[in-house]
Amino acid sequence: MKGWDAAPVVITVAPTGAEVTRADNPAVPYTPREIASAAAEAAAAGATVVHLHVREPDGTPSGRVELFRETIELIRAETELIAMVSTGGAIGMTAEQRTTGLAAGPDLAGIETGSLNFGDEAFVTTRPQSLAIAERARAVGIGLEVEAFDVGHVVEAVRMLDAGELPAPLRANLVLGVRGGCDASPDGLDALLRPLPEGAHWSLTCVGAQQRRMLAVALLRGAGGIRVGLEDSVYLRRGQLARSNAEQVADAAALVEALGRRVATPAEARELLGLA
Ligand code: KMH
Ligand code: ZN
Repeated sequence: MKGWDAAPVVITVAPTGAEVTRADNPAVPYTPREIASAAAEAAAAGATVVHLHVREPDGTPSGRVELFRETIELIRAETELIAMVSTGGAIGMTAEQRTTGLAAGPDLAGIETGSLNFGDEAFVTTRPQSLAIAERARAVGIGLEVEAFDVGHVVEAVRMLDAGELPAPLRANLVLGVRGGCDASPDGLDALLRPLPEGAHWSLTCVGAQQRRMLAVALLRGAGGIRVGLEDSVYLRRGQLARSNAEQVADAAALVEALGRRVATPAEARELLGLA
């Protein structure tokens, strides 16, 4: 039997997201060139997956496929990163705007399997929308990673898996600390882990003050991956802005090693995520 801590850890970088701006941290990348450079620096620091949103030049969250294409092209030319597009987009985007990244030829796409309050707003993904994304990804051979912000999202993902609506094996990124979603605590993590089937590849994202401690808890619970990046936090430590995405990735990689685990290489990440 392989030990619970035997597998190397896949580090995902989420360099830009849709909510944070340069007013929050001047290092937030906006253009394809800036996002690709941030991704390349993050790859050198240990990241093997890049979770992508795109922005207009002024920082407005965008669904323009040309921006996804250019960003992925630059990243592929410069790194071995696994390119994942968000289909969560930004609050208020239409289903069409959220899914343009699927046409840009990524390796992976995120998929939401439910809705939640997101701070003061509602982040809505209906079941027909999830099914449409899964079907489009299947048709063009793009892998999926479920972005689960609460227990019901994991339960629904497992139902979809059992019904053949999501491809096996399941990949799930568990997100703690969004206001409206699961709390950032060890019990919160256990609640999201409970419905996951044997063989699922899971990673942890945590937003807010508990980020680093919860990443450590997840690594000690055998997480297959962890995610950091300016999308999730603009800080390196409380009150200390991160200088770059790469600085956060280097810090996450040091945490992995400090806890006696090892950071996955690009080839290992592909194998662990079933993309080899
Ligand atoms: N921007 C959030 C509303 C995802 O990428 O899948 C959704 C989000 C999740 O960022
Ligand atoms: Zn995202």
